[in-house]
Amino acid sequence: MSSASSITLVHQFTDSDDEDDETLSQISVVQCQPDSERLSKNKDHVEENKAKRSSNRFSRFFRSIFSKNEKDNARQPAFWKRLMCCTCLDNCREMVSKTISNVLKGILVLVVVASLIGNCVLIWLNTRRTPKCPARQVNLGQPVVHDERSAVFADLSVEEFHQVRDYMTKIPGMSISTDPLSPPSVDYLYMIDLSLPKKLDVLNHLDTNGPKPAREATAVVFHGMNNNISEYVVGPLPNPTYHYDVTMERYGREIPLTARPVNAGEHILIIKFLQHVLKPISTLLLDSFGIDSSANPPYYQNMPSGVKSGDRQTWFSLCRNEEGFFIHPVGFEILCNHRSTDNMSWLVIKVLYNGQYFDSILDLKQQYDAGTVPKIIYKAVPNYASLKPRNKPTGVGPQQFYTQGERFSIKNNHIVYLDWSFAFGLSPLRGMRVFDVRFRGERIIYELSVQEAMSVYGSVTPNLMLTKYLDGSLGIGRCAYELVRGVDCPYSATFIDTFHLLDTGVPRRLRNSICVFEHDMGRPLRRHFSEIVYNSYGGMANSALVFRTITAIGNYDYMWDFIFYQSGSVEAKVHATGYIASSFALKENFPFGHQVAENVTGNIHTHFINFKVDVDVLGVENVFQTKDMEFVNTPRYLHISSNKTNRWGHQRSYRLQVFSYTGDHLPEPGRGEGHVLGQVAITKQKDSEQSCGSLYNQHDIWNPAVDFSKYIEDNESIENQASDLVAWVTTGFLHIPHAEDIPNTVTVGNGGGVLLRPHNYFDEDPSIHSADSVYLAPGSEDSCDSNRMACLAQETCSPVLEPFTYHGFKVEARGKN
Ligand SMILES: [Cu+2]
Repeated sequence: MSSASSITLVHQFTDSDDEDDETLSQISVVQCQPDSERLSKNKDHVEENKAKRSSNRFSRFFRSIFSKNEKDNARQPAFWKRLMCCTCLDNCREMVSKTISNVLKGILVLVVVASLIGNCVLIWLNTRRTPKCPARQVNLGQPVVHDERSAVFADLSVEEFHQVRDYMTKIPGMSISTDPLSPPSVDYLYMIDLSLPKKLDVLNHLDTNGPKPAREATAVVFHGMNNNISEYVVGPLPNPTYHYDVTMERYGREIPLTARPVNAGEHILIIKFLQHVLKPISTLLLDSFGIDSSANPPYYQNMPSGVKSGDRQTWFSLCRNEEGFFIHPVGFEILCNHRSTDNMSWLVIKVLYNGQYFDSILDLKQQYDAGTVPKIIYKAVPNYASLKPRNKPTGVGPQQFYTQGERFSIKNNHIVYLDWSFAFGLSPLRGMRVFDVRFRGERIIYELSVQEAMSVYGSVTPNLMLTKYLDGSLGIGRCAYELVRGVDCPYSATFIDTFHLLDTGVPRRLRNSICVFEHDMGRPLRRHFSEIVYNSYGGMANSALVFRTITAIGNYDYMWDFIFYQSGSVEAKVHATGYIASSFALKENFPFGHQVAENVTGNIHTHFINFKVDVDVLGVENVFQTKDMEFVNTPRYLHISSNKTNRWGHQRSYRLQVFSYTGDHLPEPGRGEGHVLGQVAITKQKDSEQSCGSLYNQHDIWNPAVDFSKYIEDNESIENQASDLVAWVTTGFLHIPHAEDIPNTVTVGNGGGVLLRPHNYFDEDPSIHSADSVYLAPGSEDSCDSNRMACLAQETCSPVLEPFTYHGFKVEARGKN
């Protein structure tokens, strides 16, 4: 056999697709075997060459590491050549094993080196990374002192709700239901709320270390059996032993059952009633509006329910069952009498279809079927009311965070912020309120609270024509649903839970319903640059504390802010957003509003908001004063003044400055005009005049349980006579809806408020003492001594953000039913 055949044979076992390997195989066989042994070992060659092919693959792999091209093969290290020249398989395997071991060692060394380098880079990066900001560290520059006595203003706790609820349901001789779905015919525990203690008792406790006033609650019971409503004071908490009926004491008369708000149980019955009476016209509703009457279509209802005291008959306006149904009205309204506590006695009084009235559903059906009524033909349109984003998010707007920790502290229901301190609460009916508001330890305000939000509508359609919403009767505070971090409040705000028991049977938790944050208001509180004669700059950022809640009452959302400024001012602000109330776009409706969407009229209405401001300037002995230019009928400077003077001999006072777009009020003759100036009415403080509204005003607006006009009718002398004074402020705006109210009204331009600002209260602007003050002079531009901004770049930290969570769609009840 010639060596050539051998070469050919071996060639069969080489990788035909790898020239280089072929060469290696041929060389190794030719060079490593004597000719005499070749033929007898042909079969062995096959096995050997399999192993060699395998080893050649290793060598190819190694070469790929150490050689980049074929030419490099010529310069291979000696041990590679030895590998190729080995004549013994064992030797080859040993060589391969050693080689693998060496290479693995090499790789290990490389990994260790890379790891060391990586760690060094990370350490270097970490030393340069911005430290995390102290998110929850309170940094007031002084010890924080909370006043435990603020507990007298605290809302009822979950335990206290249960104590009162248990007490009420066990009163001998009374059978009170706590089930929110109770029918109107039973005695139902509608609400439990804190009974605020008398002001003098509280002041005695706060100012002279007098005893803590008894902690009491008010329980409201709808007596379906007796056709009236009673309010009971229950106390003392935590272990109630007494209750007494305070209805006469508070309202001077019995409250009729018809004055109650429509509760959950009555709503369920109304839905069933409508479902029943609408059945005969299900085809009409489907053909005209695309409404499936068996699927409980949403509706509006007018308030008050009727036109005179004792009425309980309501126009229900159907809407299409879509997101944002408030702006999906259809041309169908139905007037129902639901006065009886027996829902089987309820009646349909009137029906409106396409602007035409009918005496009954049957009447409408007959005329519709006969073709004597102009028909509305339903046409589906895309849901313009949806709030789903029309575009994908592309980024996040600027965020504020605390670079040196929060500068406010919250403990229980008490907040301390720089020079300010106050207690807070959330009334389920009235809404947000603060008490015992102090600046540098001096009380300025005893109570600042939301009282009422009233909307009066104009329309040719009966529902909105008769609508005068009094949200305080529906419950402003109980609609303080969860705030959304980063939208409703700044992302880094502090959130507080509240609880209520109002038509819920058991306490309901409103998670994150209040938020507190300090915020740069976006323009300096003050500043001056001096160029003439003396060069200097003095300024101060307007960083203020905001205490906020947002209440979604049906279609509208009101944003409530109490803002505490470093200049000693407090501001109460409200902004409206959400869906407008609307009606079907009949041409007769255009004098009452613009068309804002397909078949939709946005009806004209007011937003009247009432705040109560119980100002105590250096005690309760205050006088009401006004200032303006001569010949001005309504003075613009309204003051609550003390009888003490500042350094310059002027009465220390606080001024009420109202921001309102409601228009001027026309005082009614004989109704205490002297106490009503512009949007402010001043009365003497009385514990019996706790609020300007009541739970029962909405549905008995003609004979209101609380008649605010009587607060000012008494014509008590308040001018230049020291008394404990309360200011009742009305603010808000007239709303003529326009196309841009679709889908939602925006907060910009839709609000009002009242500012309480010091007026000769201090000897100078107190903010000059703020540590936030900045001062620059020639030569000291870079100094941090009077300018913290100069150091900020070196002190920057990155924010510690809490994860985003939202639980607002869960109803969180506490306790058993
Ligand atoms: Cu509005």
